[in-house]
Amino acid sequence: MNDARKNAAVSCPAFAEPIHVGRPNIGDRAALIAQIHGILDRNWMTNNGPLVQAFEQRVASHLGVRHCVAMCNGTIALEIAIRALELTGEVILPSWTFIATAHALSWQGITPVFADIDPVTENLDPAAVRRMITPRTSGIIGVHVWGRPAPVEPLKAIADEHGLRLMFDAAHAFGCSHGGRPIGNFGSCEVLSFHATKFFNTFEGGAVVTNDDALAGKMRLMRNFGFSGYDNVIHPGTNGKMIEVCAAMGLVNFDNIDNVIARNKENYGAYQAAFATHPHLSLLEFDERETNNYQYVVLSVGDRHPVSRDCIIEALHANNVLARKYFWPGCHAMKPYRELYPHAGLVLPHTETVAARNIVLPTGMSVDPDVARKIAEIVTGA
Ligand code: T4K
Repeated sequence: MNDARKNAAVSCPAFAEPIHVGRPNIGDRAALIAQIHGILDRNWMTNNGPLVQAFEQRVASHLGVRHCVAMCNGTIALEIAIRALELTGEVILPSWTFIATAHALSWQGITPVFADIDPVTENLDPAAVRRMITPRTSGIIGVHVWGRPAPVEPLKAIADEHGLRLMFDAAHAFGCSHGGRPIGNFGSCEVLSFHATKFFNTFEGGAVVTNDDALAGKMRLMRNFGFSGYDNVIHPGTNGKMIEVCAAMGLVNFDNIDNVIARNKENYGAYQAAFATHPHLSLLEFDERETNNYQYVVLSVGDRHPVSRDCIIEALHANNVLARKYFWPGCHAMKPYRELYPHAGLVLPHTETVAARNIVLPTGMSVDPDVARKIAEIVTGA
């Protein structure tokens, strides 16, 4: 953006208030307040309370999965799933994910081994996963990046062939499907996030969903210090419990979930129309034969676009549109992991390319198609 334009935008931004990528979507306030009164009346705040149990049943039936074990957030849910699966040594995952996926491993003394992605799908490349297997590898964590399914079947074939455990980080993929089957049903288990910025939130929250009865039982123990009844600890554990207020928010937001997805889809359509004929700007697409939550609108800035990705971000920010560069620069390039990847350009070339080209644009209930069109105009006019 040239200086004159930048100064004009800063003194007179296109939007008076900041537009965030993922403002919380909030269902019926009166229903939430009524639920909170119920919590106060019962005087039961946490420890597998009635609302948490109802929320777990609602999630499980929504996904057609046998068990939902609700947790305090998605990161702890990842850690508990990783421990319950007894992963050790090295675990393969994409670098192209939110840092929590890598941290959940290293926090437990497991080395995260980053495999490259397919630059078109932005999901793990199974051939790259194969190349990273060593005698220390115990598992694979696939991530359904942007809600688009990871290569579930090829990853399962690799895991089976090498005797590895396979789980998925489905933090982006609540309400999405693969082959017509809801995400949540793949691998040994899948991990969800209900963070405030996700299209469906419980303030903070997460869950592990699984069809494995024994695994679910183990995770229920682990999230509650390993307690089995009063005074009886039968497993190592931590405090990973979801609280009643969070479950209340989840139950209320369930009744609003179709509205949020419909709005996300409308916003996505408005952005799509705005960039449809552009030679160097394109939106990441969703497979319309599947169910999608459309919670991430990801714009790719082509190599030959005359304005750089970072200059577009600058133009957006100057106009109060707080677009993000998720997940730039990639987990492998963040301080805790950088030294492990001195040759990232060779091992993770597609990750580096994608990290340099993406912009995540605002959506959700606080955006409407007119706002999306105005944001697209800032992008194309930058
Ligand atoms: N795996 C994957 C693949 C994930 O993407 C995530 C989380 C996890 C695991 C871990 O799940 P959790 O432990 O979080 O349940 C955000 C979120 O904090 C994070 O949950 C999410 N992924 C990640 C992709 O994005 P930040 O630090 O970039 O978000 P932040 O705090 O800047 O918020 C984003 C925007 O939303 C801001 O511009 C402001 C606005 N906002 C935020 C909050 C918290 C609001 O308007 N209201 C709010 O209450 O990480």
